Amino acid sequence: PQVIRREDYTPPAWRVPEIALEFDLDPARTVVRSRMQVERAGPGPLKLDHGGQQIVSIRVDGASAEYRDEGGRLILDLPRDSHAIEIVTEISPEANTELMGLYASGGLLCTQCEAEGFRRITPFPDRPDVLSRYSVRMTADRVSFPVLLANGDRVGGGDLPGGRHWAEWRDPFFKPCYLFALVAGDLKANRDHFTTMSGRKVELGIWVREADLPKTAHAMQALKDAMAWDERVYGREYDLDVFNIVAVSDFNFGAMENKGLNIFNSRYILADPETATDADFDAIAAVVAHEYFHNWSGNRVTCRDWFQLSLKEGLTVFRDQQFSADHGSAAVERINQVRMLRAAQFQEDAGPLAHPVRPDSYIEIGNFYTATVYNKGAELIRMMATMLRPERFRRGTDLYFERHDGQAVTCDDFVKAMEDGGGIDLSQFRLWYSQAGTPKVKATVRQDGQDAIVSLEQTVPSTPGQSDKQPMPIPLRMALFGAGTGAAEAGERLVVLDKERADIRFEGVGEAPVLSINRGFSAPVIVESDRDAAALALLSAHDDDPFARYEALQQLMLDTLIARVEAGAAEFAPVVDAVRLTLENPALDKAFVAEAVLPPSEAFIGDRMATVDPEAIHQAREALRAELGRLLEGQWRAAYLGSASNRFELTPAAKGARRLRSIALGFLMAGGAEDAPALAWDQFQGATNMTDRQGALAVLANSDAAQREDALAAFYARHKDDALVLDKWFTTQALSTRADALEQVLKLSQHPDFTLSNPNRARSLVGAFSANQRGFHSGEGRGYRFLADNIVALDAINPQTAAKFVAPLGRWRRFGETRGALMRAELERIVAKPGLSKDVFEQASKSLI
Ligand code: B3K
Ligand code: ZN
Repeated sequence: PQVIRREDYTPPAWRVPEIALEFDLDPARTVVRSRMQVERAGPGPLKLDHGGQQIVSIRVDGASAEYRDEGGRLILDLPRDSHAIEIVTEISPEANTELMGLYASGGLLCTQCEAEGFRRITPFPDRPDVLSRYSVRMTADRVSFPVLLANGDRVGGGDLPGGRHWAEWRDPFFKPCYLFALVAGDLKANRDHFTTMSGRKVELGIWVREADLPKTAHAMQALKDAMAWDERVYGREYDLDVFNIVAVSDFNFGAMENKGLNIFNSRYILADPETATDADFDAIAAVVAHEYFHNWSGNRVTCRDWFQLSLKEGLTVFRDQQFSADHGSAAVERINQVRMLRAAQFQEDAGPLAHPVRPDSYIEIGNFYTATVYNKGAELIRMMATMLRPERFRRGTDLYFERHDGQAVTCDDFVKAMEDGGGIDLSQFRLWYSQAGTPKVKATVRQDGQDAIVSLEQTVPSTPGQSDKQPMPIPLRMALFGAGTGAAEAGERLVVLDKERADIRFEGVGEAPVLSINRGFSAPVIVESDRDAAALALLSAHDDDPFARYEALQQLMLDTLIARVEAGAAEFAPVVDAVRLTLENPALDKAFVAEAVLPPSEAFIGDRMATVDPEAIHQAREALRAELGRLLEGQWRAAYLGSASNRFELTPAAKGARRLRSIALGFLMAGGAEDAPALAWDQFQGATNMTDRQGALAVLANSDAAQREDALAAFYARHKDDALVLDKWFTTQALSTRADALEQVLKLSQHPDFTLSNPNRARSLVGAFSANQRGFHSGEGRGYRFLADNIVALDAINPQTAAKFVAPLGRWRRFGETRGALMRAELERIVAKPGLSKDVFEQASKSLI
């Protein structure tokens, strides 16, 4: 397959300022008529990307036209500088299992165009730097599709003979075709409105099946909060009179920011306490805000080409992270962001699929919607914001939006706006966009008379195609604490390490200092320090930066567990003491305590080891959990009882209490408390909300308790008709820490409710299981074979989602010779499959290198 390179970018030879689309909608056979006004911008023919659908006719200025097909592109040699093109094509939405372009989902017709789906609807220069004004006319059966939506404002509609009707929509803003959308279906709206900062009234609608209307309140509130927040924090006002959201059940990812018509995976819209966990509620608010924020960071200012994807995604993730921090516990938000970054992005950056935040080449762009582009991209924006501080950062973003409104630009244009607006030199910082790999920072501290000297040293690992790395500017927030008292010895400083090595002097430090570094996780790096258990325990008890405090206890647990796995024994006592102090500290809120006392995940422990032994890691971590459970039984009981659920509220305090309750329950179970299974069963039975019910279910599902089977059966019986809740039932079992997880998953894959054709369901079992380190690597390669079989099967219907499942096999180098060979063999089997998509081919073949 062809490799697309960033350096080959050339501007389009033709612009398409106007396009009028007509859809004669029908699930089996939809006729699409496109009328484009094209204008020459440079030398060369008009090139229209073509998704392979049937072409009925192509006319230029009213006459049938000559064209040639060059590898999926229609080439038209046009004599003048401006022409009218009319193309009629036919597509079949119900045969579209890839869920790209126009497709059918649960009786609806909907679209997904980003990145390159628009070409599957009609031939077009399907690239983000061609901006057009759209008008869309749809006709459809009035009974099956009473609601017809598209981007912008509805400008007309009416009945037609034969039981059909029509509607026309116009979007006044120029947009790239990846932001085009339409929806047709039997939908009902939760309607509301928002008055913008300049006093304009915007009609809001969240469109779902009638039965789901009661589950849309939370998303609506999040939308209004996001609109107000973007005005307050970034000065960004919404620009159309209508903002619609539609929820669909079959969707390849989370949601899509189409101009004025966001389309969502229903899991990021629908929620009520009975069916959604607190984490679901939070994710809904974050995704609704994310897609809304794209209206400025993505739609008004878009990407020049897909290599610049992080321009909109990194910035928008950063913005949604700020929004979540402002609407909940900022400390817990940051902990969760870092957990996610380490679980997904650090792993990616350390493996065969590592790539820069701004990639240099791809085979299939769908494979580059990655944790690196999104989450590391957000960390890059955060580092710039940290160095600039809020006021100058805001001047930078203001300049960016003003300078580039209506344009398709590059990551470099963003950095330039930060430099010009914020007054900072970011020349070296640009390396963060071009160099892949997670930097390592070694930090040591020594005393020098009355001063302390912190020595820093950075290394950037080599990654595929990039062996020679330059030092990066790494902004590190740091402080010192007295080793005896835990008192702050030197207030926080922001140090930018921009060379391989640097010594930082802190003057007038009284006692032997303990280093608190990368506070707030100010840079996406791995810090290695020589801090011993006593120093980490001290920080975990005294650091005034909540993230650093969390991090100190994590590091203490990590060091202890790695020593346990490597040397067979290690003292758990310092961890037990630190966890006890955390549990007993009345100044800490429950939400923070709940996260702080959780040992690092098995996968994270593995990431820090030369060779991963999943079973040994599991045993060590379980031993620690059992010890903590046993020795701190009184504290867990107190936490459990003190966090009893009363009225259901979504405040940070109430969510924190629910979280701590289920975590305490898990420790009581791990410690072997006799009544723990009964407590879990009572919590499961008596739960008045999904957070408590699912929390208890997970504890039981991970145990050998007699109530385990009953709980799983009861949960299934109660929720089997709610697809989103049934997904949780599959996931809870796929993530089970029991030795039989693989056997259970193999069985579940034969369950009548399991299907690969719904992406949420596929992810709930296959995707979740591949993240279960113990289970996936058990069974002498049968876990690998299961994953590979499903990748191949799914590739035949939905390559984009199939390709997302490949990465866990690509970690073969890290799991020792025997496992490594078995994993490789599965990758080879995948690559050898005839008719493989380029999506899966790219991921599997790169994973072999
Ligand atoms: N921009 C979309 C993602 C599209 C993914 C295409 N493979 C959602 C988002 O990031 O907001
Ligand atoms: Zn996005």
